Amino acid sequence: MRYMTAGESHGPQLTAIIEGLPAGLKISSEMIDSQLARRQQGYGRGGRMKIELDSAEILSGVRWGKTLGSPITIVVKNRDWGNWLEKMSPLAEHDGQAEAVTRPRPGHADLCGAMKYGHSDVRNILERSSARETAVRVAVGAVARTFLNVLDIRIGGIVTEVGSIKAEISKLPYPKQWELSAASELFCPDYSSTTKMKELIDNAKSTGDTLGGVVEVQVIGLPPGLGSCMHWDRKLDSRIAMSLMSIQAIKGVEIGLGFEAARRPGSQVHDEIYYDLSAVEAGAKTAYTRPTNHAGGLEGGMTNGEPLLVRAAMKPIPTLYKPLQSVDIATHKPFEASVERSDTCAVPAALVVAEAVVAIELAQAILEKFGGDSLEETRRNMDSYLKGLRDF
Ligand code: EPS
Repeated sequence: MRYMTAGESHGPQLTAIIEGLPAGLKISSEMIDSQLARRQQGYGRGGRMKIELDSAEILSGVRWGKTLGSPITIVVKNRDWGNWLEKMSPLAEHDGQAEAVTRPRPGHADLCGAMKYGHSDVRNILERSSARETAVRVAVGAVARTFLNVLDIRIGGIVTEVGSIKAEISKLPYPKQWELSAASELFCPDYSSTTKMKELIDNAKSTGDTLGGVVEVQVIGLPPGLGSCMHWDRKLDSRIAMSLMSIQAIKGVEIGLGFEAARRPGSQVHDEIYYDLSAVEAGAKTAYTRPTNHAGGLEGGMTNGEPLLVRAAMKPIPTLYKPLQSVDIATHKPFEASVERSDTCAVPAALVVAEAVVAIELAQAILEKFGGDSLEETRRNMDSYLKGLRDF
């Protein structure tokens, strides 16, 4: 399975084409819309989210509610487009109808993109590099998530940090954590931290600043053996890290203990192995059990049957009300950047995007291991592998 996205932030629409999903998977735009709506929530978003009420249109690859096995086209329209018809027009006759943006924002793709592509108008860079693109990636992720769901793989996540506020990490079962985080304006299951995070965001907003944070994606029900230890580009941890790092503003990724593993001796890092046949009787995919999950469900580039736990760190959004020093690329004179509209914090949205890209990687890993042109074939192949594992 592979996919591609296209579209500019203030263009008419975002488009994704997904290729390689088996036939027979039930897909609906409503189910995609519920994920798009999650991405638009979260305390700290700016005025744009009031304009954009995202919804997905499925234009190919699905007939009567089920995938055909052919490429799936999904479109998310930009409602803001009405304000940008000439300014973002593809027609040569509209050339010059918008003032060129010549003031690059520190921390954004603006300056290096303009240098690389030879643009004197930074808009030609910022439109595509904008995190608006994540809307359609969440749509692709919603399809991948549906595929995983029918194979009894569940994906969710929580916000663990906003700025300097760190939530108490809960020991509750993951679905309970997802339920609690859905009721928090910051998708954080620790409500006293949610309150402190909101205060911090209010303070940042009033001083024209922005805030980043950390999100954790959690996946349960994965079979052991997805990914590979044999080749660098087939290792699932490397692919998940790449996908997370591809999200706009993500600057760090941790798997399981992550950087903390480097600070501990091996005896406090590696998850001991036990064998317990009753676990299989209780529904586990293998009788090999672990009392701890410091590895975050991945060993040697492969899933080990434990929950997958990955974290991504988001830097603060570079578009600030508070002026930052920069240089005008037309005059080469310094200026202090100021903006009209921006988000103060988009960490909850980043969680939804992170879940989406992890779902996409896992769907790809499932299809690599089990193949299948129809959903039934994929399921049969997976069941046969799991049957073998129970006796291993
Ligand atoms: C973004 C800047 C803002 C965000 C946008 C991403 O848009 P604008 O400059 O039009 O106000 O609202 O995010 C979205 C539109 C979205 O759907 O997430 C940026 O520069 O990355």
